[in-house]
Amino acid sequence: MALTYELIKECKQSGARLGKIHTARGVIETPIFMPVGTQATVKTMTPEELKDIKSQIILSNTYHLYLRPGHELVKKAGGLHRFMNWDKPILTDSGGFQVFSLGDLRKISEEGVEFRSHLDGSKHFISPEKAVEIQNALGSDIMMVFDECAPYPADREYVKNSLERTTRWAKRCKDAHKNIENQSLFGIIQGGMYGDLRKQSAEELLELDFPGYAVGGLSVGEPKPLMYEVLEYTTPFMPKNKPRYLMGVGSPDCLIEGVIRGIDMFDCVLPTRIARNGTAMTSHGKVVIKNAKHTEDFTGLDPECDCYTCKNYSKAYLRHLFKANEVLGLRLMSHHNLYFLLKLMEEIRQAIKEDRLLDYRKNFFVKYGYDV
Ligand code: PRF
Ligand code: ZN
Repeated sequence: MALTYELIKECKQSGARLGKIHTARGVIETPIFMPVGTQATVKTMTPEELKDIKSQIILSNTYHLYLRPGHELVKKAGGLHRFMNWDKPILTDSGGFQVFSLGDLRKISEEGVEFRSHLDGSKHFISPEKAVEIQNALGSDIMMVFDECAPYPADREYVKNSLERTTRWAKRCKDAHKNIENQSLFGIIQGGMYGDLRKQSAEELLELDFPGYAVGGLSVGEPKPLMYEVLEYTTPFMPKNKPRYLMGVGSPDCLIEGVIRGIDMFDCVLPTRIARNGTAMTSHGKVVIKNAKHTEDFTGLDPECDCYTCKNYSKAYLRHLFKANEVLGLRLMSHHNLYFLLKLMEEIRQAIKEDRLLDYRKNFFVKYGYDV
């Protein structure tokens, strides 16, 4: 079954969208945050734990799985879902962003990108066709086109050429994608910080009629107000009857601001990455667990959180685990941060339902008191 998007309602106060994405592996309620499982695992979390905290869909990466263990091996295992024991939807990123992030290790041409593995220095080539072949082998529910994400800052000429190449590559991905019944291929809008180029990219990609669209090329070092401005300009060009995905964005403030500007899906390594270096997102702002002030603090991380970590462990204990380099600390902290973001999205959905998302944003920031 091909994926479909059902728009349930728009918040009367903010215009934010409440919806459902229907997939063969179940329904995804949107707006949604997707935990990131780069290497076929959301770091430290078992699939059962991910389900306990109500993850509806996770993201994984073409680039990493292609290099290790190899997409052919994953295919032999019965596909990525079987391989990692996750039966809900999976979205795979195309590898475009990851290979472009390699800096000196890559060479771009019209045909594709030549790069050296960050693991062993071996040479590889990913073209749009190859990115589709890999994602077909992985068997993800949502695949992404192979795109070029322009750096920030970048001049207009560079960004224009790069977005036009992204359109040509998107067309090649579409032509190469044979499994359209079971896997949905999303387009990625580029265009950097230039309003007219975002419009051009959106218009070109809309002609190719993808079942969903992402906004790429944001959160690449630009100031947040600029990201919000570009987003505000871009989403009106996106179809109303298809999912809209903002790639690589996942701080609480950006999630709320993104939803208000019409986004349905987000992913980011932020919650799990900062968890592993000892930072928790809480309803009262961030908690740096190694801080000495928590030494004898026997209260939980977040008094308003009812996750497994907060119900059972104190800050003093978590601090001890981190100081002693115990792996349980990484797990408990990752569990909490993911729970926190998934709960935030649930509250956002409820606020849209009740036409009060702007009020929700105001209260959230008064309490949260900072923006990470
Ligand atoms: N393209 C792809 N993946 C991405 C991005 C992009 O532009 C971003 C930008 N923030 C994150 N992940 N393919
Ligand atoms: Zn918690």
